[in-house]
Amino acid sequence: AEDSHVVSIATPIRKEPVLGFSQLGSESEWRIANSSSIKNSAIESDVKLIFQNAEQSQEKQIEAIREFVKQKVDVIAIAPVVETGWEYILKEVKQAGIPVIIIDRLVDVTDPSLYVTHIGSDFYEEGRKAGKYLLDKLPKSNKPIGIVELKGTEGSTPSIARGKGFRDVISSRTDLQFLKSENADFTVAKGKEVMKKFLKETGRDIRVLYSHNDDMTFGALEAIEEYGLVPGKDIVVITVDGTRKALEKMNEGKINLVVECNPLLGPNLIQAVKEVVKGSTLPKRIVTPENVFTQVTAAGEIAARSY
Ligand code: GYE
Repeated sequence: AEDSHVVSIATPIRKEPVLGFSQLGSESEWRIANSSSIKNSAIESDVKLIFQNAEQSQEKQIEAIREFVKQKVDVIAIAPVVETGWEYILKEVKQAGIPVIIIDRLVDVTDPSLYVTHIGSDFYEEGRKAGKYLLDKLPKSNKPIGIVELKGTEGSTPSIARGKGFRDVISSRTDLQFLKSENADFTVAKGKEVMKKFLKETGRDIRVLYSHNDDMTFGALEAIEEYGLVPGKDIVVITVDGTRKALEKMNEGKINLVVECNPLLGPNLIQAVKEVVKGSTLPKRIVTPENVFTQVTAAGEIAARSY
């Protein structure tokens, strides 16, 4: 062509930053919303995302992280399935000079320089909100009020902290007594199975269900109804997350309180990745603002819910 002899003066090619993200699984509606928020935010930006789903296995997460190091990604983000056992792999990543962002759940490490920032909810506060509601909802009685608890994944931050926050608030009320408390892995199937067992073992003594996420709650609602009790009336139902389906169940009167936990962390994560690549300093903790919903406020929220 006519211009073929013209050598253009190259403008420096800016490489798009590559983010390797190890997602812990796809156990719940919250997680699905979390994954799509991150994928969509990456698509809308110039960050190239490599997404790996570890299906609840810490080993798989560690494998994925090692692979990201080999691929020389610019930033690694991890939503860790449990809190412990990360020190070693995070040291490897640090040695490779790749910055790490922890998202959603937390890692328990003694050296805080192993990650740049933690983006996610205040799970302890969520537990406290659940407890405060219960104190108001059921006035002090001279007969024991039986509580059952469906905990999430054993050793995971939301399960540990939601349990602790709740206990710290209700502990002053000696009439509020735990009948049963078990892990049900944040899934519908496990929630139903464990609630069924609770009902079989303690039946009509159960006055309160505190469930660490909506999916376990959905399973538990089925178990309660099949047992012949009315959720929301015979049993006060408190759940965490605030998916559309939970708000709908609340609108039907089957759930009494939803403590919101926001899964839409994509925009925050992508922003943080850009900052890290630029070399800016980030706060060690980025907390997502959250709400609670009661039966009075549920209806208004349903339409606005994207997940
Ligand atoms: O509440 C639950 C999910 O880590 C905050 O994990 C997340 C929790 C969420 O399975 O639904």
